[in-house]
Amino acid sequence: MTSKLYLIAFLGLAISFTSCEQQTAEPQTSNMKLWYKEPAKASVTDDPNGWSDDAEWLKGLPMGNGAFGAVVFGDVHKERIQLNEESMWSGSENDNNNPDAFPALGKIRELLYEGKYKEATELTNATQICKGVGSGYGSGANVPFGCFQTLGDLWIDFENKQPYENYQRELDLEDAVSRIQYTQDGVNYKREVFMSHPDQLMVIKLTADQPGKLSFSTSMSRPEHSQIHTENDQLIMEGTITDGKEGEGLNYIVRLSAVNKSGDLSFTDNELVVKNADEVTLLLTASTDYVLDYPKYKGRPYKDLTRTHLQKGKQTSYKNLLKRHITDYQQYYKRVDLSLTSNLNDTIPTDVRLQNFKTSTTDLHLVELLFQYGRYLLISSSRPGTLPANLQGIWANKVQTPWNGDYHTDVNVQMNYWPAETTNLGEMHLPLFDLTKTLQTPGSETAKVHYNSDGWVVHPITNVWGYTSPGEGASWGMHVTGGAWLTSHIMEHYYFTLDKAFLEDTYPILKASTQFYMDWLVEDKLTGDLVSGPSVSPENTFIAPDGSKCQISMGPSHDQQVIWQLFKNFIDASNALEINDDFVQQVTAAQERLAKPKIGVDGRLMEWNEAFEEVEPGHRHISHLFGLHPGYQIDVEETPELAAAAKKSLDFRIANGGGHTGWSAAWLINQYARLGEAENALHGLEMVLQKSTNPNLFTSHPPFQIDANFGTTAGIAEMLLQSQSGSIRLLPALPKSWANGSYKGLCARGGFVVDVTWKEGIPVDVKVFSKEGGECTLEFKEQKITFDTEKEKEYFPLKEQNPFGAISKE
Ligand code: FUC
Repeated sequence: MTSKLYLIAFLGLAISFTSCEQQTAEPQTSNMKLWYKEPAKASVTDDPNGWSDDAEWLKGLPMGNGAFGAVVFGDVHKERIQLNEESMWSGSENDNNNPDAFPALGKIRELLYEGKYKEATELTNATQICKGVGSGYGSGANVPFGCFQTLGDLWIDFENKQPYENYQRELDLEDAVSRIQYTQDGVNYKREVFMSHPDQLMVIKLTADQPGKLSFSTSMSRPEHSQIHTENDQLIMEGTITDGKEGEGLNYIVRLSAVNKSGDLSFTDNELVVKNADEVTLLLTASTDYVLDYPKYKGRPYKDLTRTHLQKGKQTSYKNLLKRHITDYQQYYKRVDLSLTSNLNDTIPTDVRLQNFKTSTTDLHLVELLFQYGRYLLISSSRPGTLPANLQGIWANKVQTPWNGDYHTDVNVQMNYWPAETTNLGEMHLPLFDLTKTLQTPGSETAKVHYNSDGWVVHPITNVWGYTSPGEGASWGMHVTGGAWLTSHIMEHYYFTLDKAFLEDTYPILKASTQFYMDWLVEDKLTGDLVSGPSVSPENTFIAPDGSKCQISMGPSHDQQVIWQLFKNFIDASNALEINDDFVQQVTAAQERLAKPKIGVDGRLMEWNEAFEEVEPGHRHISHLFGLHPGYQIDVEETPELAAAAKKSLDFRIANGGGHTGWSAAWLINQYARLGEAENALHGLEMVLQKSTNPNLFTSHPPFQIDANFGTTAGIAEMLLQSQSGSIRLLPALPKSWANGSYKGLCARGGFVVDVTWKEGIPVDVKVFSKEGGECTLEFKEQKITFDTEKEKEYFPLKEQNPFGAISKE
C-alpha cells in the first residue's frame, strides 16, 4: 500500500442501506440498436474454404440462443439467413500424444542451460510437438482435429421482385429481436426474427399490411454433406459430416415449419411454398448428435429433440413465443446499464457511425453500443449447458473456418470470458468450466506421455474432441500453460460469487492443474529459482546470442506469471475450503521460489528469463504482462516498479506497431486500464473501432474473430471498475472525454454489484449491493472507504457525505 492512502472507516456510521431485490430501470425507447438503411446482399460469395471474409456476411446481424445461431441479411427480394449450430464440428477424438517427447525432454533442458537455443528449438520441433497433423495448421476440416462449420443457409425467395423504399433493418440489443421493414408496391412489409432460448427455436414472423400479399418459397442449402426432404409439415435438411478419418462424423438436422394466416401453404420436394398469405411465422430448430462427454461424444437424441421443439413451438402463439424469449433474455441483459452520453434519439445508422469514427472519435454512443453488444454476443453464444463461445462465438459461414473456429487457449478463449463476471453475466461463464472438466482425462494422458507428470495439461489449442497435445509447430505449439490459464477462470468465478459449492465441485481441477506444474517446474541451475520449460512466450520469437531466431527457452515470463497465479488461486481455494494439507504447504513454498518478473536494462518488463531481443517488437501477444492483466501479480499500488516496467513494455509495443489485430488492441485496453492509464486505454478502444470493427460490429483479426468484441466490453468495464487488488477501485481509468456518466450493475470480486454516477470525473452517487455480506472497501484515487455489509443488502456510501468529492477538490 502506498503511504499516501487515507483510510476512512465508516463502519456502521453514515452508510444508509435498505434491504431489497436489485432493481432494473425500464428503458424508455431502446437506443441500443444496430440499424441500417441498406440490406446485406444475400448472394453467396463466401468461399467455403477461404480465409478471407465475405463482406456482405459482415453486414448481416448475428443472433443466437447459446447453441443455435444465425446471421440475418435482410435482403428484400431474397432473404438469406445463414445458420449455425454450436456443435457442428467435423473431426473426432484422436490420439495426438507424442511418445518421443518425454525421452528428449531432459536433453532439451540441458541444451538450454548450455545456451544452445537453436539446437534446443530444433530438438523441440523434432520431439515435443504433437504426433500426426494436429490442427492441420489451422485448416483441419478434414483431419481428426476437425473444424467448426456452417450449418448452411435458409433462403426465403419472395415472388415480388419490384423495387422497394423506406428500408430499415435493425438488431435491438434490449430485446434481442431483429426487425426489417420496407415498402413495395405501396404495401408495408415487416420481418421479425429472434432466437428463443426457452423454446429452442428460431422464429421468423413475416407480415404485410394488406391482405394476401405474402408469397414466397423457402429452401435450405449447405456447401457439402446435405440432403433435403419433407416430413409431414416440415422441410428438413440433414446429413453426416466427416470424422476426419475418412469415416462418418456427427449427424445433424435442421427442421423448418410454418404457420400461416390465410393463403396457401404447400411443399415441393425441396421447398416450402407460401401463396397469398397475410402473415406467416417460420419456425426452425437444429441440432447434432454431439455430447460433451469424453471419449464418447455422440448420443444426443437430436432428431427427437428437434421434432419436439418444433411441435411445441407450433402449438404456441407467436405472442407467447416472443414474450418468453424477451423475458428470458432480459433477465441477463438488463442487469447492466452504461451511459456515457445523454440518451438522445439515435438518428445515425450504425455503419455510418462506424465510418465517422475513423475521423472523429467523439461518438460515445458507439462506445456504449459496442459495450452492450459484447454482452449481447455472450448471452447469444454461451449459456449454461452449451459449448463455450469459440473463436467466432457460434457464427461461421464456412466449412473451413479460419483456425478451425477452435478454442485457442493462449489468450483467445479466455478473452471471450473476460466480460463474463464484471458485466454481470457469470452464468454465461459456466460452459468454459464444463469444457475444462472434460479436458481432465485427455489432459492427464498428455501430461503422462509428454512429461511423465501427474495432473493435466492443455497447450495452445483445444477443440470439442478433447485435444490437449502441443500444436504441430514448436513456435506456437509449445505453450504449456493453457491449462493453468483456463483454470484461473474457475477462481475468477469464485472470487466474484463466493459460491463455495461451485468451488468444492471444481477444486479437483485446480488441484490437478497445480499438480502438473509442481511436477513440471525445474530448478534453474544458476539461481535455484523454479522455472517452466522448455516453453515459449506465446508465438513470439527471440534472437539467440548466436544470432539465430528461436522460440524455446526456460522460464519465459508468461509461464512464470500464469503459474504464480495458479498457485495463488490454489492456495486461496484451499483456504476458502479450509484445506491445509502437505500439498498446500508445498505449493505455498514453491510459489515463493518461482522466478519472478524481471526488469531489463531498458526498463521494460522482460519477456524471457534472459535479456533477449525480440524479432517482432510490436508483436500482437502481450503475454509477458499476464501478471498485470488478467493476472494479479503486478499492481500499481502493490508493485509500482513492476507496473512502471509494464507500462514501458506496453508503450514500446505500441510504438512498434502493436495492437494490430483486434484482440491485441482489446488487450491493450485492459492492460492500460489496470495501470490507470485512461487515455492509453481509450486509445486501444479507438484502435478496435477504427481498424478492427465491421459494419455489424463484429471485430476482426482479420479475418472475423469474436475475442476483440468480448475483450473490448471487458476493457470498458475495467476502465470503470476494478477489484483485483482487494478493494473496489471506482473509475480507475476514466478518460477526460467520459467526464460525466453512470453505470449500473457492474460486478466486483467479493460478491458486490456496483452502480456509480459521476460528474466531472468524480463519483457523486454510489450504490453497492452485497450478495454475500462481508467488508467492502471502495477506492477512488488516493481515498478509501471501508464498511461492513450484510448479505443481500444495498448501501449508499456517498449519501450523507462524499469524501471522494472533498479530497479530489483539495
Ligand atoms: C493465436 C493468435 C493469432 C490468432 C489465433 C486464432 O494463435 O496468435 O493471432 O488470433 O490465435
